[in-house]
Amino acid sequence: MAVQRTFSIIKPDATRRNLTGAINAKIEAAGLRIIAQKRIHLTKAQAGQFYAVHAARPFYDELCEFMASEPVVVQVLEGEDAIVKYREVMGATNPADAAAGTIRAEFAESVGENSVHGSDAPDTAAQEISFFFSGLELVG
Ligand code: RTP
Ligand code: MG
Repeated sequence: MAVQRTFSIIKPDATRRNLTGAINAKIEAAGLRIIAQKRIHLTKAQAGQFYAVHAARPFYDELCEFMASEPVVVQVLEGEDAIVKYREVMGATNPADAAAGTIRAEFAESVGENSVHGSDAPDTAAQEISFFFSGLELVG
């Protein structure tokens, strides 16, 4: 598997509790390099655009409210098999199901407020990276 890039968000429940550094330590310990990172405060409309794929789901409105409630840290991660590797580091969506040692097992508060987002496939990774970052901001 070649070097790959994935997109990550440290969500409001985690930024609020000063967990950015602890989450970044887990990312780096897994061999993923943070090649771009910035702290932003999404509007609800921007959160809605980012999560448009979930527009028909019952939790969509609550999810968009949450993502716009406080600042987030958006990141691009690079490494071998980065997409799958980061999803392993994150753990299952519901922290109750997340494996020990994963970000969500250690830090997530609930299935909705689950500390991190990671892209799920190469096409969504590319789309999500370009939604938040210009090529000049990616410093590999
Ligand atoms: P993400 O996209 O944030 O990396 O998370 P994921 O792939 O593990 O989960 P996904 O099914 O894509 O859901 C996106 C986000 O929506 C919120 N969610 N809430 N209340 C609920 O039942 C529920 N289910 C999902 C979570 O914040 C989840 O990460
Ligand atoms: Mg997802």
